[in-house]
Amino acid sequence: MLRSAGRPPWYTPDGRNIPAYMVGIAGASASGKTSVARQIVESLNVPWVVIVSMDSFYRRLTPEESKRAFQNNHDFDHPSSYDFGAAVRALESLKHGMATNIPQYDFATHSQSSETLYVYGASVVVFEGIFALHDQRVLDMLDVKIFVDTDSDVCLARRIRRDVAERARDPLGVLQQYDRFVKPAYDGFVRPTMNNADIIIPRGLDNNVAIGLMIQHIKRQLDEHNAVLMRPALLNRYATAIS
Ligand code: UZR
Ligand code: MG
Repeated sequence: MLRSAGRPPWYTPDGRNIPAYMVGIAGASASGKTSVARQIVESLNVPWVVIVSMDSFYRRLTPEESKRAFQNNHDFDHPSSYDFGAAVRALESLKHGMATNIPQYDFATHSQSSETLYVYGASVVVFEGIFALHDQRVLDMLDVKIFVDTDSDVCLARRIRRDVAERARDPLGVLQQYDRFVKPAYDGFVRPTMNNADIIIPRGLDNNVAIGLMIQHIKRQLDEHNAVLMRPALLNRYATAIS
């Protein structure tokens, strides 16, 4: 999650809200979604961009579920593990330039940490996660929908390395979880959402050409979005209205 620099909510002089531009990125676990999201943010080089991860919307576990999670025996890859309602509320607030507290997930404890991230007035929101293209209410808010399609052997190798290094796991536990939950959920729930995508990126972050084209597309769309919404005449009138 990147910190938004924050900007005041922008309204047209007649009180209409200027919505944020919303990008969704889905794909298999460890396919490179987070890296593609960061790459977009870096290349766009515009202020007030925020990355929101689906990790922030894992449901709170019951004590029984939490015990199973520590034994690598809880299904985090099923849609029911997420609170889509909370995700929709947070994205709606961000879309409309309102302040939002985004929960921060701690993979070591399998729970949302006590600290949240206060985000205020992002102009571009990148929403990433295995189910970023799953819920119709989210799909309706997105301006561009991306699916990162990386081979599953590459994802698994990356996942073992990442989870051992960054998420306090042991390799055998990761493999067990992969066979039991990650792979079936990918085939059953995640891969079908590829049909909802506007752009599919084969080979993830290694695919410079596809990422370059996608960023060009987003830049062009953003320019159009901004040209319509932030016409100088509009901003001058706004400046007069608040002075
Ligand atoms: P990405 N996950 C955990 O391993 N532990 C948790 O406490 C919460 C989530 C895993 C989850 C999923 N599943 O595959 C992955 N398992 O995080 C999604 N098993 O994260 O998209 O960054 O790979
Ligand atoms: Mg990730």
